[in-house]
Amino acid sequence: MSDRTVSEQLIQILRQAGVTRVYGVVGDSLNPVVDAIRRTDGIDWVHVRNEEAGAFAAAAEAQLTGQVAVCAGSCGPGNTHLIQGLYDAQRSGVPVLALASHIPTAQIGTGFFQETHPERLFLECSHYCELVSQASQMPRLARIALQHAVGKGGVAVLILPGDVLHRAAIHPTGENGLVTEQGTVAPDPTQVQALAERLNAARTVTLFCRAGVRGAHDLVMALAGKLHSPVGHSLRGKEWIQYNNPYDVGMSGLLGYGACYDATHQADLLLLLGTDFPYDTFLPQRHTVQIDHDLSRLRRRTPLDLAVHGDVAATLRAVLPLVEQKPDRAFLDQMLREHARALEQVVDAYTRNIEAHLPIHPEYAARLLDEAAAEDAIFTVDTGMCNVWAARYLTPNGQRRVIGSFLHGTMANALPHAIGAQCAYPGRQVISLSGDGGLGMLLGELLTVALHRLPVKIITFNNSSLGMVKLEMLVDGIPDFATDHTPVNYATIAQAAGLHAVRIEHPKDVLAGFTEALQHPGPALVDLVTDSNALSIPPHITAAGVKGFALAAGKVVLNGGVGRMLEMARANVRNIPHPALVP
Ligand SMILES: Cc1ncc(C[n+]2csc(CCOP(=O)(O)OP(=O)(O)O)c2C)c(N)n1
Repeated sequence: MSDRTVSEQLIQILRQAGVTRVYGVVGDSLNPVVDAIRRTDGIDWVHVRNEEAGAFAAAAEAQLTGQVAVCAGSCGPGNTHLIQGLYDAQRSGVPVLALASHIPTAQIGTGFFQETHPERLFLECSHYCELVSQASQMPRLARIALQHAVGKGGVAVLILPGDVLHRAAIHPTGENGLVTEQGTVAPDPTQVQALAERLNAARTVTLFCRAGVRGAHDLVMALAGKLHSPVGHSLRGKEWIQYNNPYDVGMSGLLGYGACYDATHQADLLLLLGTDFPYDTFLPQRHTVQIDHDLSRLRRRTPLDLAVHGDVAATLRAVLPLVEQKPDRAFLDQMLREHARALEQVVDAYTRNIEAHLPIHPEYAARLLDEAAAEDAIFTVDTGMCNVWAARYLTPNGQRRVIGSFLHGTMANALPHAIGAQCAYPGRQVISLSGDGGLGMLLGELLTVALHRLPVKIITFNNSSLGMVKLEMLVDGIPDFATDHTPVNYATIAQAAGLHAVRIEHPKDVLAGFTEALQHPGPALVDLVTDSNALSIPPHITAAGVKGFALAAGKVVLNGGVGRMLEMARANVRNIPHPALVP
């Protein structure tokens, strides 16, 4: 196709950037874009039911592949629907380009039908948001927008009035592709030297990891081996660091478990690796060193003894030769044993009488799901109690991926994230852990899954309740109100939408139901009727201790089981090379 119009030019630029699909809903001003996609090989239009889902799908695709992904919305309401998913992408720092079509240029500022001001609308959820008001701005602005999404890690928005999209292209499209190879931030040698001195001087060091350790697993293990360091993580670090980790002491934060909190607080020195962990009350606020490739994150959450600006892998590679092998591993062994003990204590949470417990205990189901899922499954996780089940029960192994709205924290992310994940990886098992509240919020996306025959597996933890909020209210000491819904049979709805569906009401049917759904070749939904009162709350949690899920304050964590984490902890204790200490 020759690039005769601005919209054709835009689509060619997307192709050059490696984009193979655009998620969205067609409409008026956007029609020239959709028409150009229809006539271009190698790029597809993925019709979703709500632009919000299109933005979530793009966010998931970008998060999983690391490549820029694209969504689109028509002028006015099509734009405003995009917002939630774009916030999610922006907060997660993943490259998404939004094509926000706009009212005719001659009408801007007149209060025209469907008029909004996209430059203002998307301001807070984008790194780049520019109006293409003339054909001569293309293809340059398309390239700049893509480069911003990739370069800054987040959202770029092109505002595209329908009349401009229709206009004849003025400049040649050219062949320049996107620059995607990111350089690494090499730390300054004096900082590396200072880091080595701190690490060598401290008697005990704990490492705390988040998503910035991606790709640095072996280096973190090598450092932990030299320092005899316990290694803790946050939810976003879990998938990158918890597997094959003989130093694992679990997770910190409200959903945390094990000895992570104590290991981070009792060490002489805490080394933060690639983490912008927002819950500062879970950090000791002293004796801390931070390594991050993003200068703006240093000291944001805690005072520091030393800040090192550098990519985690590059910094560890540079510092490792300067780090002396510590002789004493007593602190590590103490923390590994404490970790295993802590997990032994909570493991009872769902094991008592569980085969007969009605409604089904969600923790029991989560553990079975972890066992039934593929070794390279991609899990997408709804905000709400599903976050807890993912944190406690999904066992990372270096191949599996677990994504969620872990920073923006919006509901209803899991199903549309799964749509993007499955489009990007058609051959992999994609499992959406959905709350019934989350599923209900973007229920129409069942139709998207059915339309495109995406073999997504939707496991709905159907507790007829906004369970996480119910818990918050309980913690706050106020009666729960407006949290419970009338029971809904989501299996029937899914069937009507064209999905294979299984409803599970009894614990004895859970494993067979999961297996049936996971083996089904097409889209499938499991409607799992679960207990809304699943978690036991430690008695010392009060309104003052926790104010809402996102405002966790202090050393309080939710009680509950921990699934296969216990087996990992037991194995790590067994492997302590001091026969006298093995329990
Ligand atoms: C869009 C949006 N609205 C409201 C909230 C507040 N909120 C957080 S979790 C939650 C309940 C989620 O309920 P459900 O999906 O049924 O999952 P459950 O916690 O019951 O497992 C609510 C209302 C939010 N995070 N996002």
